[in-house]
Amino acid sequence: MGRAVNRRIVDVRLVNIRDFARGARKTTDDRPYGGGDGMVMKPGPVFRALKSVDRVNGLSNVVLLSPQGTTFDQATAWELSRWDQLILVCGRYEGVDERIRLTSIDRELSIGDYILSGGELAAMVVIEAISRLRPGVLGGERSNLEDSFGDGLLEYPQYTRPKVFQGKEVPSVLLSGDHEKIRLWRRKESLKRTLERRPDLLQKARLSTEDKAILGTLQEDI
Ligand code: 4GX
Repeated sequence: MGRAVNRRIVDVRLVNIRDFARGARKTTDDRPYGGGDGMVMKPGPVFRALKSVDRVNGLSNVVLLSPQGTTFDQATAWELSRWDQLILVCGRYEGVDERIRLTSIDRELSIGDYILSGGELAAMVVIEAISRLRPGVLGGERSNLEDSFGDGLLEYPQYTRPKVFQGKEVPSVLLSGDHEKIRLWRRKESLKRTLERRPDLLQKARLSTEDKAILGTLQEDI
């Protein structure tokens, strides 16, 4: 992220909603109509904070981070990476007044089924996942598509030196120099891991005829 920002590929700006609060107390929250526990973010400060943001090309995608959103995944990251500007709204307390959702939010995203204290860390997760997909961020020769989820499968096991560590040897196929054998071994390990740990991913994965054949042998093994 730091490298991307230094190279002007990504620009992150922080807008503090509290700066748009009014009154001596600068309150951004208030008690919920209808009663109940917790506080709700007042619509005014959030609305004015959003109005203060210069929009690139006059349009932009305003995203609210919340547990009620659709789950952020790699496909969403790719989709959002096409936008030149994203405005990520981070709420605290029980959330924002519903009229902010209705007037100012284009989509609502959750980074997972757990409850944070605020949307800030969720926004940072989204920023990092998207930034690395922008052209030129990786800076290397390797394609982002090679990463986990590029084809919807989990990554194969990785090894580096030394050859033996804590009595455990690097699989001999990786030292064989036989690139076709190595490719097949890695593919099988990817499929095995996905089958064992995340069988749900196999539905959406892009599988070749070869993959399906390997999967068949793996399922026989069980
Ligand atoms: N993935 N939280 C947001 C306050 C809130 C609630 C409702 C707007 C609407 C979370 C997550 C998350 C906690 C951030 C509640 N704001 N955000 N906050 N999981 O748990 O994104």
